[in-house]
Amino acid sequence: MNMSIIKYDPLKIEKKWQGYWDKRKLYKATDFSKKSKSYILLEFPYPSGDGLHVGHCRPYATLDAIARKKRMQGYNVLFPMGWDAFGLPTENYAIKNRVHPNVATKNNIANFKRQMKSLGLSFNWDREINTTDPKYYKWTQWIFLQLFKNGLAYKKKMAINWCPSCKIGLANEEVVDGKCERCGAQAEQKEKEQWMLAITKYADRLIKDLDTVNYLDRIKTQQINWIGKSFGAEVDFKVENSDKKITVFTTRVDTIFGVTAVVIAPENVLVREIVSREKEKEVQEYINESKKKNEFERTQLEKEKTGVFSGSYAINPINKERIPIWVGDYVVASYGGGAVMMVPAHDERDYQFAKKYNLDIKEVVSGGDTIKSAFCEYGKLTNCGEFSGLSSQEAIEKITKWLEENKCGQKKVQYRLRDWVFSRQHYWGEPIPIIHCPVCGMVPVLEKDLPVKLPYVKKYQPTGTGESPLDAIKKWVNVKCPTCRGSAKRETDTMPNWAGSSWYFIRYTDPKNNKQIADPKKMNYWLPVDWYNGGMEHTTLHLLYSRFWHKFLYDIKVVPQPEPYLKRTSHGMVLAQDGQKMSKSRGNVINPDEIVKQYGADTLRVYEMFMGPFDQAIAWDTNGMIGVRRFLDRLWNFSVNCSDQKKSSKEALSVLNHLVKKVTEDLDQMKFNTAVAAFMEFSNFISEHQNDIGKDIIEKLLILLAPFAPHIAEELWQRLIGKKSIHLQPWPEYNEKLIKNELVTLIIQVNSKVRDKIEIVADIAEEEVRKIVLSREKIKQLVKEEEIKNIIFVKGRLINIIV
Ligand code: ANZ
Ligand code: ZN
Repeated sequence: MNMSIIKYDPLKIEKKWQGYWDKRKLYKATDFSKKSKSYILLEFPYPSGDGLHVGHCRPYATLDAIARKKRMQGYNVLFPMGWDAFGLPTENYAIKNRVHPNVATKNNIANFKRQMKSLGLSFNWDREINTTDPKYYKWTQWIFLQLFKNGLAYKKKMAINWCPSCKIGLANEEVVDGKCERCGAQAEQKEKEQWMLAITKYADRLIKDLDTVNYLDRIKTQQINWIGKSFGAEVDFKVENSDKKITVFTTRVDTIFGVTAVVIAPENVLVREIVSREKEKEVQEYINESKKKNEFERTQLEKEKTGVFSGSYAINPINKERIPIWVGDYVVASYGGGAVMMVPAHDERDYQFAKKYNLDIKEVVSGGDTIKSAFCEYGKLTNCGEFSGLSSQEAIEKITKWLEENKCGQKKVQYRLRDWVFSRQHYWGEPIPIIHCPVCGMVPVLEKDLPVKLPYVKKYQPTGTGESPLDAIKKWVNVKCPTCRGSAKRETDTMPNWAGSSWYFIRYTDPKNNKQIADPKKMNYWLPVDWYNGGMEHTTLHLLYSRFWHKFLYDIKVVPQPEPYLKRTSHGMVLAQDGQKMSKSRGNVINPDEIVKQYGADTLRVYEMFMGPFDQAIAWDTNGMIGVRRFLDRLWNFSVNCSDQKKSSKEALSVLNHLVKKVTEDLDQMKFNTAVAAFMEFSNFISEHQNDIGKDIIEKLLILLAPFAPHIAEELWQRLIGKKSIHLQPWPEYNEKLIKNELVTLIIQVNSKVRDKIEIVADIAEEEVRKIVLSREKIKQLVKEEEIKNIIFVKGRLINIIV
């Protein structure tokens, strides 16, 4: 049979090998294996009705290559996958298409799984989890109960962001530029009792412990800024003719002599207590108006600041000055004390406010011109009584001390981070396992009664009143109180879609455990996650939430370490060919199914790695992908034609040695694109040196390629070698010594013109090369040493002497 007529046909081989690997459980992660463990984690997807798109495939293909290489290097690799399936999109889809969310979820998962399998990803499917499975959410509810019992889950009436279109409350993070993240409607404010999780209690540790993990710098920075630790002081302003006081938070207590008003947020409960009778109506109208705006609109520097005088006055504790109290919605109710001391001379927003309402502007820090704008920098204090002449830094310290001594203020650390609004008035989420008893109050469901299962119902549309659809299911809602056995009612709010993903990586260590969230021995073996890759958009939400839960679970001695992930990286997006974001509405989405059918999964995988630097957004390019397919075709052809007899040349072995080093190092550093480029270069080398290439080189080449293009590598391996699967072969080593002693041809230029060539050891240092080159006769004639202006040296390639 003439081998050369066998063509590369991915459709014929890919399914076959996927079945083969599955059957032999090639990628099984073994609990307690003696090998070193490596836990590699990808964010599990939300199984939407649209299926995967090629953007998903980028982190999948790349981290799959990492996991495969680690296995070949002898690690016991955990590389699991599952489904983050609760949440609004499925509920909305179910309502629109009149299918139950349960059914929609099942179908979507089946489709996602089929697609993932078609890519030949080496997931541990025997550890698959699904956050909507009662056996899973039993433990999500269990964690909630522990939070509740430890005082970290509480109910609070608060103004929440409200989407008038989805008819649900939104967490701050779900409001983007003042709009509902899901449907784009303008978010409003609404008062509602909400379940809250006290993530702020962990704010400091969430910052500090970043020192102990290896996250990309931009990820650390985003988390630190999001938590937003500010150092400052709290100051009490007594309300005149009243026993009330207004507490403000300031980072610039050095400006306290320049305060010309106190401004309080419209939602602050104090407003009602201090407003004068004459001003009541006006203030109420103002409050109603500001309800229509969201926090973003209120606090943006460019937006006009508005307010209304309350009719009352406060006393500045430091100089006993009488200053007006205003109500203004540029002050945020939930930050600091929900009030500010207004210093128009030194704060930009205060300046705008004062200008608009003709309030005094009093300069107390010199260094700028406060007639035209606020001077916001540090400077020297003036008009500040005994504190005049101090620098801002000194004054902050001394004035804070004065306030503390006079019991009207204190040092204060303030965080921007808020507690996490943890309830949703929706059907498709984990029921919150609390029972409301008229006698006993809020009673946790007994742990033996978990899970509190979602009732199977026909109607799961939002009620529109703001209450959960569960509220209407009386059979489910009415229960006996676990404590007094009297009539009581279930909590009808459900958890947000961030709940199940806050601990799923723990469950993979022991996914079927019915007695505990996971066996402590297994957690001890597998945790923490060694490498976690996910989207940048999850940095301040999921990544922070899961770190918080993990720390809590550590505190109650459930998990073995305080940090869940040792390393965190983030991939860039895949944009459409036109450079826009891929979206259904633009019609520019590329479906991986079509690519797999037409070009093969290996082509898609290698292209996703080749398209550009991993952390950058890259536009899809069909031509680039076709180029990758051609490369695989070429590789196929010379491999199937490779003869047993030929002996590899020394040169070819040395080039291969280079490739091993390059691919190994590039994979470790996530430089997938340059690794693929090195393969392509090598394939060019093969074409030009056919007689130098023996079977031993092809064999190594296939092993190197296996993590990138697992199907074609296996097929060729079985044709040529035919022993155990290629994916069970050890990862090739390279010989560092060979690389060091290798000779290269160095080009010698003078003023960028090639003048000479020389064979030298590749690894030689610049100093040495310089000496050797300048002592060569040819060069000596052209260059006088004292005339040299500059020398450009490219290791292993060239030296250019500029005179
Ligand atoms: C007086 C002052 C004078 C301020 C000055 C600044 C400059 P960060 O860094 O974000 O913590 N502030 C305090 N509470 C607020 C609230 N609830 N809503 C809106 N603004 C509030 O900023 C702290 C500063 O933000 C505080 O310091 C306060 O203004 C304002 F020359 O107090 B400052
Ligand atoms: Zn009771």
